[in-house]
Amino acid sequence: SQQTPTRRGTLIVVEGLDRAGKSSQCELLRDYLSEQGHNVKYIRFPDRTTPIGKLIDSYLRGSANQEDHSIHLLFSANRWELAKSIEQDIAAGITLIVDRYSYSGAVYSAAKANPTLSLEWAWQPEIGLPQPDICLFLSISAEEAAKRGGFGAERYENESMQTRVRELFRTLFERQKDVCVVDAGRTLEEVSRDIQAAVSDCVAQLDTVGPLRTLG
Ligand code: Z5A
Ligand code: MG
Repeated sequence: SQQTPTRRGTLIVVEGLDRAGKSSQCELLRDYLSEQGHNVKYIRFPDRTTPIGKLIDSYLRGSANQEDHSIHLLFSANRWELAKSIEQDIAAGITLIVDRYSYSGAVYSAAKANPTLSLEWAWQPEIGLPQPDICLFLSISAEEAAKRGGFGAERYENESMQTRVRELFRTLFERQKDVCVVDAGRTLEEVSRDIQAAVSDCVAQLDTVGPLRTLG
């Protein structure tokens, strides 16, 4: 008897500013898609569990310093070390929800205003990684984000950095085009309803999209 080929999974990326609710929404989306009968996995970048991820973790916590370009390439390497397993999961029919990805990678590094670390430079090591089928950008004003608590203790969690990050996300997504902007300054339920609708449309169109693409 012939086996029916497995329908590939969908690669879903959730991006956004600090406290936009990415992790909360990723969990809600995982539960929603599971209830719909999908085989779902939720992963996040940085993946702090790998040897590279441990270096990133100590950098973010401030217990270690790294040169700007060097830490940038480590964040990228942290995605490359998981690229194969992402491709395998998608081919096996697993729907992957990814909390932050290459977009955060390029934007946070470029926000440092290091003269030799432009957004263009920062994007280069991302080229060739699996391309999301849908990228949801959770957009939130600085005022709304502030209502969700003060800045944390990690590096980058300060006003000037966040302001530059906000501007660079806008610049990057004007160029990237296929991003789904979600107003994240509303209730958990309102935001998740929009995300579910966008993801359902994307999953329904998957057959016309073809195989997983790569970032260019
Ligand atoms: N970084 C980088 O530089 N390069 C890279 O390549 C990558 C990342 C991948 C750590 O990331 C840092 O790494 C980050 C970017 C940099 N630096 N900064 N800043 P992270 O993903 O580990 O950061 P995080 O601390 O987990 O995420 P977050 O952005 O701060 O939060 P979030 O996931 O978007 O939000 P949340 O945890 O779901 O919610 C935040 C709070 O708001 C929480 O109390 C919720 O209960 C509340 N919340 C959520 N939604 C709502 C709504 N709708 N209403 C009211 N309250 C809400
Ligand atoms: Mg988070």
